[in-house]
Amino acid sequence: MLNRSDTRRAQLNGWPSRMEPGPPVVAVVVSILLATAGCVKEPEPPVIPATPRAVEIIGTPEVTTTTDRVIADFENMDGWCFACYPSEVDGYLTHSFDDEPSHDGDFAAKLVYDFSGARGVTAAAYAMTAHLLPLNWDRLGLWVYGDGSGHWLRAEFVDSTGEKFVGDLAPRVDWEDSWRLCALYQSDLVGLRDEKARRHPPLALTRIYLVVLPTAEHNAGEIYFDTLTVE
Ligand SMILES: [Ca+2]
Repeated sequence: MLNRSDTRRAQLNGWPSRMEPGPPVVAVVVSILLATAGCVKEPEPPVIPATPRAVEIIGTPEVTTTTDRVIADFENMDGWCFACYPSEVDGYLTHSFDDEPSHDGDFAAKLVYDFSGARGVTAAAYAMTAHLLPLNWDRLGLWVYGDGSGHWLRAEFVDSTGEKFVGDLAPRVDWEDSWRLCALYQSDLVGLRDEKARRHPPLALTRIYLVVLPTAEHNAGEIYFDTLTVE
């Protein structure tokens, strides 16, 4: 079991949307209700747990011609926090320390999970955020330091109408003690409520998360991730 007294455990409150400077184009308000989330492909949907919490992102997205743009470098974990499903799952989110891996800069995000208390059911460990993305991106990339668990790594987004979408960063985290660039394409995202739902940009990234399915091994482990980019 994890040491809950670990002083490194993330104590992140508040949900700022960090916007980079740029010419205002369209002012939007994206309201995200994190209370309910069905899931198309996960047999027992890892709905967001316990405390329903409305999050409002207010910002002005950019139209850019960027080729490769860093959205988060995880040099600090402001605007990120941990959640899990079901409540028997343990874990925390922090940044890497000392000799722990980072891909760029001094730190990476560290997602620590323990699924062992939730055997036989779908379980998930979430890195939660509320990060408004630029209007015109095709691919989202994330460097991931795998633990060989075989768990499913996904990302969730919400559009300007509140519709939620998910995509796969990796169907199985089957690499261990090394970095791998995981990516998903906006065109491959599917709606949570309706698989064919149309996207209404801009999108906000709301979660990066690990899922274990009922028949898979419900172990404990940790992954690191770094340098979230869109292009
Ligand atoms: Ca970093």
